Amino acid sequence: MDALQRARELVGGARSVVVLSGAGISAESGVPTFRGEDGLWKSFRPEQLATPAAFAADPRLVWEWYAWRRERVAACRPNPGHEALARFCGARDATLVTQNVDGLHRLAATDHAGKSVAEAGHELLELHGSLFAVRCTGCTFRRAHRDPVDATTRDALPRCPSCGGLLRPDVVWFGEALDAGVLGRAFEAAAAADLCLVVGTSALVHPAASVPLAAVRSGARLVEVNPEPTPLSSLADAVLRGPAGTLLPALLS
Ligand code: BJW
Ligand code: ZN
Repeated sequence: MDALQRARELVGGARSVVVLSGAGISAESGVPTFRGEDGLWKSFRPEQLATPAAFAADPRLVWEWYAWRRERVAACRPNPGHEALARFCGARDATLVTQNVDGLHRLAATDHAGKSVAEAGHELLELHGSLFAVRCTGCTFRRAHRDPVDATTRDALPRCPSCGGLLRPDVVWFGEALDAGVLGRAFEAAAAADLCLVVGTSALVHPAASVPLAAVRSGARLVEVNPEPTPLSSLADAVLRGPAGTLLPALLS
């Protein structure tokens, strides 16, 4: 039996599914990954851009990088991999946990059902926040924010309407805690799942990468979709080596 057939059987026999996705699922939409050959970390140093210390030291530089990424991602559309997952999760007892901040899973679910993710009965947990939201560095203010950001000078950076503090991207940087409620729901879904599908992640960043480990510890089968091996590959019951945009429609149809 080939790996696709084996994986299709595991999906077909599953009662409750937890999915963990990463940057690879959006690669075919034109969103750069982090650690690949053309990944963001090949040209930018994470400690200079994706940490609270980096923002404190040079908020203009950090905003310039995020403004560039927001513009690039805003032009991207969900691909057949996002769409297959949206259809699958809308029809099944499935929780979609993503590390991605690009909003493409949300867009695919909305496009698919013509209504909001929650109305579509689809639980989507964005572990690392959103490129298109901001929060205040001085108070609890946060909101969606899609307008272009002027990062040419520090004075032009967006400010909090409530306290005047600097606004920052509402994403989770290295060394920062993930939202406890969102992370708790991801681990609950992992504990309840009898199948875990991991797509397009190097599975190096924790606690996100611990979600499939928790599912396996609770007895779930594991299916991985990734062109490259990861630390999870040796635990998988089926490994599909190739692009998510082709393999997910074949797996989930
Ligand atoms: C395809 C494909 C195609 C290509 N189809 N596939 C335990 C052990 C070790 C370290 C730690 C640990 N616990 C915590 C840590 C520290 C740290 C960490 O994990 N470090 C490791 C790197 C060593 N974690 C943290 O700091 C986290 N916080 C934390 O633990 O807080 C503790 C705390 C508690 C209480 C108080 C205070 C603190 C936070 C981590 C935040 C990560 N943030 C980022 C940036 C988000 C914002 C932004 O985008 O700017 O999140 S880093 C970056 O990595 C981003 C991603 O979500 C994340 C994961 O990357 P991902 O998605 O896996 O992408 P890639 O590029 O790595 O992989 C792409 C994959 O796709 C590859 O495998 C390709 O082969 C594949 N692919 N094309 C399918 N077409
Ligand atoms: Zn504020």
